[in-house]
Amino acid sequence: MGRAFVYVILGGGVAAGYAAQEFVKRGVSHGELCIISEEPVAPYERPALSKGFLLPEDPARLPSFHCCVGSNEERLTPKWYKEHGIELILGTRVKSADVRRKTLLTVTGETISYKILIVATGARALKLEEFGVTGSDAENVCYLRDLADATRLVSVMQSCKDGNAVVIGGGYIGMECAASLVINKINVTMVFPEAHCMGRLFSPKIASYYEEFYKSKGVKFIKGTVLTSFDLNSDGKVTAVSLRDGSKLPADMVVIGIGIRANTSLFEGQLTLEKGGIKVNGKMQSSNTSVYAVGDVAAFPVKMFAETRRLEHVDSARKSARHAVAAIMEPEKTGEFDYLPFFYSRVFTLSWQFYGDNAGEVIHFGDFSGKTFGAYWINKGHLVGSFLEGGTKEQYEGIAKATRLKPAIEDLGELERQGLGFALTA
Ligand code: FAD
Ligand code: NAD
Ligand code: ISD
Repeated sequence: MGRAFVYVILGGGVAAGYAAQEFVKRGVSHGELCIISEEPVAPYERPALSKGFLLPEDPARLPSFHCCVGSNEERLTPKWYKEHGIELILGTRVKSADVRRKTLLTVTGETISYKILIVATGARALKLEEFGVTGSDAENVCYLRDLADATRLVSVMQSCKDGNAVVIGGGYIGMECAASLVINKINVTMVFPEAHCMGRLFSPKIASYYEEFYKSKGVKFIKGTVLTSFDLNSDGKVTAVSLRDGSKLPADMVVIGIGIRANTSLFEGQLTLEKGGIKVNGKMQSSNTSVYAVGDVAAFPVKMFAETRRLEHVDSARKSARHAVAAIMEPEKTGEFDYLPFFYSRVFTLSWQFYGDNAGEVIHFGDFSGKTFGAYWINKGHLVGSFLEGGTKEQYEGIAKATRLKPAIEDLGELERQGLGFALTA
């Protein structure tokens, strides 16, 4: 049994939703496009899962956060896909792909043929077992990647009001989940191996601002160590976690955010891979001309840094997806993807944005004891990255614009003195 489409999007996450919207804007015909997703729901804004979805009061629930509301655009409900003649094959995992024959085989035994394939398989959460620790399948241990994980996290969280949560990992999931747990009146201890939180992005000075803020909300930090084992009770629930430094923490629940791996396995040996993702050119086209890759799974040339990167952020998923569709439908009119990396987070009353690259020397500015502060990264004499906490829309636009210009910086002292003003007048 089988079906054939002109365009197939493999994966039904953020990139798939934005790609579908772009196909419709550019005039795809009914019956030409299909999305196949392992998830049982139409594409949604994944960032909501660690923020609005976890709120105790009036939490975000589907259908409110289907794509593309995260960009303040229309909300693509299942009805929208139907009205535009887009086939949504949900709750269906693709188990193998043959790029030579241009086919995908689903777990239900169906063969889906395509002329053009967009791979948007995203990533999976790394499991503790991959670091030699067993027991993370216990019912009160939570990972967070998709709607099912988030639904489970809410139910575990609701069953341990006033209890103790241990959050493993000091990255995005750790920071955003710790904040949500606190808002749900749970006592939180964060454990991570680095010297400070958000080690992949923050300078020690920026990190210490957030750590102090979290401490003021009651969060405890245990840094420079990792979890080594779980204590389980007779119901198979975790009751405590042991750390490499010899300490043991009581736990009513555990949340784990220790990074991700891009979902490339269907294409290993068939497409060129780089940086843990599917290598694509500036049109998001892989080593096979009929296969494009977008979002977390794509390693693409970031023009402004003359380097191939794989980014794990929603803005990149949205824009790379749109670019791939433009390149597919209007190849002559579509140039190379010229992307300015953009990351952000919102926790408690705080909100930050980052643009560019955090390479080179850091110059901090603003009031680190107040509401608005930031940093610039200077590499090889040019401003390459900008961070701002507590900015206004205009200020965020200002740092984005200045970072894209990559201005030459001759005097670091002068840059520090001008602070945010430098970006706003660049
Ligand atoms: P995904 O959105 O992960 O979608 C991949 C899809 O492919 C899924 O539906 C999956 O089920 C499907 N799939 C995979 N393999 C198969 C298969 N074999 N068969 C069928 N279907 C398959 N980024 C930010 O910039 N800001 C944020 O605030 C932010 N918050 C986040 C919060 C959470 C909880 C998470 C998990 C991520 C967050 N991110 C955030 C990252 C952002 O969500 C991702 O970068 C983005 O979702 C990537 O989009 P994608 O479409 O590439 O992958
Ligand atoms: P991450 O890469 O942000 O952080 C991983 C963290 O795991 C590290 O900071 C480190 O503290 C920790 N770690 C690594 N190995 C460990 C070990 N053996 N034991 C204990 N801790 C260990 O990844 P994440 O926080 O898991 O986030 C997953 C994905 O979700 C990322 O792609 C991220 O970009 C995305 N996400 C993004 C946002 C956002 O952009 N606001 C929010 C949530 C999730
Ligand atoms: O980009 C985002 C983000 O940070 C969210 O929480 O999209 C979601 C929401 O805006 C959708 O509800």
